[in-house]
Amino acid sequence: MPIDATQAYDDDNIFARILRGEIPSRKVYEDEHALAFHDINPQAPVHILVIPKGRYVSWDDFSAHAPVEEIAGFVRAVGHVAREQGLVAPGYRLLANAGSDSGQEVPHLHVHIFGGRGLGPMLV
Ligand code: D5M
Repeated sequence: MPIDATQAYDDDNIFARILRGEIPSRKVYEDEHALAFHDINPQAPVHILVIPKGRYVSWDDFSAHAPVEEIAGFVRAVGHVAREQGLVAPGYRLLANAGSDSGQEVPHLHVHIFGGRGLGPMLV
């Protein structure tokens, strides 16, 4: 079920549990602001999720409420992961679903990094 982006943060969501180390993930990067790991259901040869360490339901929640240091740290981390994966020259796509119409499933902000092949035109 897609989430309601206005809902309160749920500490039992799957990405909160990954952050606490309660369930495993295929980690590719971690720093004080962000954790990055392979998507369990990859849609491209490279499909990585980057999540902030803070408790933010969605992009809307994060952009409105996170301290600027956390926002800057998170943005830096997304770029770092893309570079580390060798995606800068071939190119890549970032995507963040936010709320019900987008189909966001996990109620902890996550940015998808897609790459490793020609991704075609954006459909929406
Ligand atoms: O994307 C949610 C994404 O989260 C979707 O691509 C699957 C992925 N997912 C779900 N559970 C896991 C675990 N346990 N590890 C890694 N990836 C996972 P959305 O934008 O919310 O539709």
